[in-house]
Amino acid sequence: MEFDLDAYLAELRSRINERLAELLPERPASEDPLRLRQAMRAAVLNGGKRLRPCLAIAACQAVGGNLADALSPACAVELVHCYSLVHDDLPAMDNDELRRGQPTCHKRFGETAAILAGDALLTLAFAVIAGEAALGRHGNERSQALLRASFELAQASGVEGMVGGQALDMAIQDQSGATGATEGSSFAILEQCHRDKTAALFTAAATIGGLAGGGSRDQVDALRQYGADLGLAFQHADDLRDADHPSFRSLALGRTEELIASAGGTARSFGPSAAPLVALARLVLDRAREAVVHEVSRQD
Ligand code: GRG
Repeated sequence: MEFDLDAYLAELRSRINERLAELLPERPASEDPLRLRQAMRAAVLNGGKRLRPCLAIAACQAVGGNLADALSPACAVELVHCYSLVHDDLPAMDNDELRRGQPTCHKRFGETAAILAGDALLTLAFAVIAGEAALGRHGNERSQALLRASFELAQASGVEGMVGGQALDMAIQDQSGATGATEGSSFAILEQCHRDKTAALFTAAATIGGLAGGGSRDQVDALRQYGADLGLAFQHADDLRDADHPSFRSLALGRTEELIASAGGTARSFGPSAAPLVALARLVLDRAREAVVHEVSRQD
């Protein structure tokens, strides 16, 4: 029987949303200067797909761990993702008015609160993931794995990962705006940007899940590769769906197929415990193909 990915993701999302809500408790207005806590809650509890934490949990299960082992580290990854969206929407960056179909954090709470909410979500992520390692309720081996997971998250989020990718993206946009040379940025540069800005966090999610589940070094390395392939394919699929970078469409679809073949092969090497990872890879490929088919049928 085929694996029911929708049901699996729905169950995980509900557990992730519960944990995220616990991490962001409501406070009375009198204890919430600038409505900072409200802004943090709104930036997270606003209906994201929760792909990154689902990936972390699926990776944990692939190595024989259970949901509880990965839930907090997975939520830490989602907190970093949500912070990045808040800052990405700011006037100094993409200057967006809507996020997840609702007014962006700065539109609703003001720019100062949005900047601080992003800062506080980022630091909360590390309090959650490193806190579990440091508070000593677990054995040494798990504490060590969570410490390593904190390092993975820091690397993926910072200048060697997402923030660096955002800087490259902004620099490319400035350059093409100034010269009109949009197509001058080659596919290779675009992929570098996608790797850092998007795939790094997917890579961290899969790696962190493997670590939280007690995976061996080889297993964690394989999950890292799976996350990198899936993350880059996800961004190509997202571009195809948004009709971004039109001159690279056929290259992007070809790369997505290649990356998903690699991710699927890696996932299958784990056996039945990795059925969700196999299905996730398939979902990303289907989304990319669907975008291309729709475009062709619109032109007909
Ligand atoms: C501001 C430091 C800093 C980084 C910003 C994540 C990011 C980097 C920018 C957001 C804009 C963008 C197109 C990013 C690419 C990654 C991406 C497709 C994000 C949206 O992810 P989904 O589809 O969103 O998983 P939800 O809302 O479901 O969580």
